[in-house]
Amino acid sequence: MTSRNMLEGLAGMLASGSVEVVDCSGTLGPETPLLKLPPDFARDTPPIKIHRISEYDVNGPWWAWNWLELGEHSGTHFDAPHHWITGRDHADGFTDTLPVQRLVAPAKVLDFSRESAANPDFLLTVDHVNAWEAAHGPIGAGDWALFRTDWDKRADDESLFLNADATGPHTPGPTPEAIQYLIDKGITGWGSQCIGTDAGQAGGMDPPFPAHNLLHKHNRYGLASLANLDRLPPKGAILIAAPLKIKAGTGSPIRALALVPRG
Ligand code: 23J
Ligand code: MN
Repeated sequence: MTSRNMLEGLAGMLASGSVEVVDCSGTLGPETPLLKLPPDFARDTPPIKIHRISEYDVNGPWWAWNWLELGEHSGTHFDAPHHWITGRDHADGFTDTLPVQRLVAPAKVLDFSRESAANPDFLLTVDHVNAWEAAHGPIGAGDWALFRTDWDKRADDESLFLNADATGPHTPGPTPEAIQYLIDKGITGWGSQCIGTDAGQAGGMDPPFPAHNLLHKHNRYGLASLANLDRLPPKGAILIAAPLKIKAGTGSPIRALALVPRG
């Protein structure tokens, strides 16, 4: 089958619904949960604001439009390699220089929602990834590895989503070894349903924030605050996750879309 025939077939399946487009983004607005860094780092990402320019009024009688005030790393978003110091030397590691061919890729969904509900500090290990591969086949070069925790079900309540106490945030994430294992498999990137790609307690790991440190060192991408991974199969979906082409940007909110086979 030629690629032209394949795409014609895909267009028909999209039209009929036998390929469903699942929205893997949360809503971006003033209520969207935002990362809170520990107080030794003085500067947090600012509150999201949506400012009205006009809505069929004196400022624009026939049109409605807004302007936005928000950090790159807000809501469902993309981490580009330049976001972390270990990725600083990748010339193609900015939102406007990265190769878009890599952004449309098979989604492998690792469902650890049960474990994460039982233990918000759940850490995904190499053994967990190996168990997933024994059940579903190998995670391969070019895949998006998506960590399903169903954390998106908390996203309408920032305190539930961040789940912080005096000892910091308590949210699931990967061990350094699990991230390195996936990088060695050649993944395009790693996606989490929590506020960032790392576990809440990852600041105390070696290296600190291993998902950020290792992914970006190796020119791979991160996805954070993904939604609706419970509507994806373990494998067989294709994820499209593309940042805005911000000049020398380190990340961007995304509309993450999964193509999912039905029936
Ligand atoms: C800045 C500093 C630490 C972290 C982050 C940003 C993120 O999680 C992010 O949005 O990339 S952990
Ligand atoms: Mn980020």
